[in-house]
This record gives sequence, C-alpha cells and structure tokens, in this order.
Amino acid sequence: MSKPFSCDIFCNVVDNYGDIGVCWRLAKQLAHEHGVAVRLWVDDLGSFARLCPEADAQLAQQHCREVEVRHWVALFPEVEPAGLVIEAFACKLPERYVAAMAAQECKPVWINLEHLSAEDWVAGSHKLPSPHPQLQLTKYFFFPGFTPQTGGLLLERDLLARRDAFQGDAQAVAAFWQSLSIPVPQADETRVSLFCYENPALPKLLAAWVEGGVPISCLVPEGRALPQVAAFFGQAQAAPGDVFKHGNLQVYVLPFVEQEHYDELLWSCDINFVRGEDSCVRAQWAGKPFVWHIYPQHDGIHMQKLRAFMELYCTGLLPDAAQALRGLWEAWNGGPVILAEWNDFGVHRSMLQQHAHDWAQGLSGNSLALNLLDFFRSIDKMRGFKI
Ligand code: TRH
Repeated sequence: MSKPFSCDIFCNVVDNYGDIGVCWRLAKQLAHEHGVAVRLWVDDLGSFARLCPEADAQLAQQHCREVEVRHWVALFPEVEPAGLVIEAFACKLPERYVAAMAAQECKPVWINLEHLSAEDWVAGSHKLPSPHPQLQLTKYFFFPGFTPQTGGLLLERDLLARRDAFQGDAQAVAAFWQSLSIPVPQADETRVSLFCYENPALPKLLAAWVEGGVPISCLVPEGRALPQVAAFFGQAQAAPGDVFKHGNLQVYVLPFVEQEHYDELLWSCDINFVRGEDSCVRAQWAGKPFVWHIYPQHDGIHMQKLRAFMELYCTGLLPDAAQALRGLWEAWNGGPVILAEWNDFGVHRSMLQQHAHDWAQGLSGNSLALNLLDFFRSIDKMRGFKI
C-alpha cells in the first residue's frame, strides 16, 4: 500500500538566518505547491520565530503555514521517518532517526541539501551518492546552483508574477512604504536596502552617500550592521524607527521584517545590498541591481565563490558595466576603496537594471523544489510512495 508523501527537513542553525531561511522557504513550498506533508526539525526556534513571527519559540511542536514545525532536541523522539529526508547543509541527523531509516523496508530517499555556489565543480558533484559505511542507506548530495547541470534555486511558482504585479501597482508600493512608516521616494531619490555583516567598507559607503550628488534613502533592517550605522551618525546605538540624516543621505532603521515581506522590500528598492545565501537569491529574483556581501569564511574561500558567481553573472554584460559591478562587489567584500566604485556602479545603473531583470528571467526555469521532487521520483520509482 502506498503512503502519503512526506518529507522531514532537518535544520541546524549555525548562525544568523540563512540556514533556517532556506529550510523554511523549502518547507513552505513543498507543502503549499506540492501537497507534501512536511515536518521541519529546527534546533533553534528563536531564529525561526524571527522569520515567522506567528511561531511560538517555546512550543516543541506546532503547525505554521501548513508545515509541522518540531523543536529538534538532543533526546530525539521515536518517530517514523518520512519518505524524503533532507538534511540541510550537512547537519548530522540524530542516530536514532538514522537507525529508524535503516529499519524501514522501503528506505527513505536521503538528501544532503548543500550550500549554494557558482563554482564549476558543483555540477560534477550534484546528485552524487554517498553510501552509508555500515547501514543499508545511501545519502545523495543535492547542490543548488545557477546552471541547468545543478539543482537550481528556490523559486515559488508565482513569485515573478507577484513581483511584476506589485512593481506595476503604485498603490501597493505606496501601501508597503506606509506599512513601514516611510515616505514614498522622491522622483530624484535612489532608494537602497542594506543587509550586510559588519563591514569595514560600510562607513566609507555611507560617507560617499552623504557627499554624493543624489539623495539616497537607505533602509537598514535591524541586525549586525546597526552598530556601525549608529556609530557613523555619532550614536551609541540605533533601533527600529530611528531616522538619521546627514548631507544627501537619509537612513531609516527598520524592524526585521517577516520573511515574506522581505521580498517586497527588495522589489521596492532601486538597489539592494544583501548577504549570505538566501537574501542574495531573493535579490536576484527581485530583478534589481544588487551588491552581495558574501558570508566570510576563515580560509578566505568565500572570495573564490564570490568571483565564480561574478564570472557567471557578468556574462552578457558590456565590459564597462561588468567592470563596474566587479569593482563595487570586490570593494564591498574587502577591497581598499569604495567611493569611485560606487560612482562607477551608478554610471552603469540602467544597464545593470536591465541585466538584473534578464538574469532573473533566465534563471527562472530551474526550480530547486521541482528538481528535488523529480530526483526523489527517479530514486523512488519502485517504492510505492505517491506524490
Ligand atoms: O543570515 P545570513 O547571513 O545567513 C547565513 C548563515 O550565516 C549561514 O550559516 C551561512 O551558511 C549562510 O548565510 C551563507 O544570510 P541569508 O542567507 O541571506 O539569510 C537571511 C534570511 O533572513 C533570509 O531568509 C531573508 C531573511 N530576512 C527576513 O526575513 N527579514 C529581514 O528583514 C531580513 C533583512 C532578512
């Protein structure tokens, strides 16, 4: 007899919001668009509740947006494993759960969902099997990515249509700004969102905006960049609701917005500064020029990742515009200067805008959730699970 299709996603929050950001997005998409019974195991409910404020960080078990959310605790309960098991970013599954997987007559399809990278080697490692050394289980590597040879990117079925409808609806955009208590942009103003880690280039960029010839409004969600922003304006700290003005720069400090509304912020700004992994992908779907602060790794390996992405992203851009993008991104990720790079980026802004739009369109045929389900089906053909 066939079982209803179920999926367990395991998320170990290492730091920040990217681990749970990706898992929560995938969980919602599998549940909403594919009717999958998803159980999301997360070891840090506090981080989860930041993305999904309706969640109760004290509850061991709850349902949020059609997803069963479970607190992943050290003493793991006895549960029947799902048909599809996703360990995010090589987090180690509980031994008890692995033993239960091995004990199933029909072994679950076990996937390690890896980090996003544009590096060449990703295509060769995507879908590789890794047999368990003792048990009769095989884990498969699943790599998100930007080319058809990879697992693609998380993209909700209707996202680009919703984006276009929102961007084309002046009232919806005005209502969004009003919900944040921020005035609609002036005609000559450039509006940027700023989400980044601590960054030595940040005060230099703010200074460039103060002195620049164009009014800039900069929206900073609560988070790791705030102390630097506050210090730039001579304040000990900053909090949501604060507004700072100096020269041509006006900074609005926002509360950390619910994950779904973060898209609207990206859709509404002219340029988005993003970081990590998930916000970077969302900025790409926004179809706006963006600047990526890549997650820094101790061994400096992140610069290889950054350059691999720039290489791919700049394909098709005229050399001057590509140079402007590379210059600003390198400066933002540890380069020595930033004023000239910011100005150069501005010179090519309309071309970068068109490119960002086309890039999103070009990527949109490669959906990670669909690829994941296709892969599941191909492995599971003879097992009797139904999707
Ligand atoms: O938060 P991040 O830096 O996360 C990560 C983790 O550090 C992880 O360990 C590391 O491996 C990875 O980066 C590369 O950046 P990221 O990935 O962009 O995740 C942020 C999430 O927060 C994303 O889902 C968007 C969401 N978000 C909101 O929901 N509201 C907000 O206001 C903002 C600014 C972000």
